[in-house]
Amino acid sequence: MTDVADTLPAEPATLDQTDAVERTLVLVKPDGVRRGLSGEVLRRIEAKGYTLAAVELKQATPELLAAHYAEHEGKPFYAPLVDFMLSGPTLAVVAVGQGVIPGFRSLAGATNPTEAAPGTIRGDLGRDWGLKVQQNLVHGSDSPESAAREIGLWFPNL
Ligand code: DAT
Ligand code: MG
Repeated sequence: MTDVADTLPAEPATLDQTDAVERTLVLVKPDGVRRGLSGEVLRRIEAKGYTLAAVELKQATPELLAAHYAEHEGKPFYAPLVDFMLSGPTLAVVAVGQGVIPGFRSLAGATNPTEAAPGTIRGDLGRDWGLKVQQNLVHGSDSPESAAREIGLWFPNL
């Protein structure tokens, strides 16, 4: 008789090695948290099949935002962007899965919510409010280098 242990895979499917390699930082920005859309964003990430590795509601600080948005310093929307990001708590999320960096950017949609396609988070749930900075509900890392840097900033213990 075959021992049942011999028929089991060496590793459970949930410990798939390829899924462990790509991680992205997602933020539900203060507008999304205020509007009660944190759960909807998490739902879309999970419905797509990505895994949540960390989820934490945080109040950003000027120091954290200066580091996070360093690439935008000097742009006309920089100060309004930092003020907006300080205006309430942000839900910081690390999502995991093959292709999750471009995959979440695709779920988020275009930066300008007016142009973001229906079906995307910004296209379905966001709009232009006529402010100096676009309040577009979510952030997603745009490259493996940005993801590593941003995860280190928002989750220094991860
Ligand atoms: P994304 O968040 O799509 O990566 P980004 O990194 O270029 O976009 O800009 C960061 C945020 O700044 C963006 O989510 C909304 C705001 N923003 C960008 N460009 C803007 C603009 N031209 N006018 C107003 N707000 C802008
Ligand atoms: Mg960006």
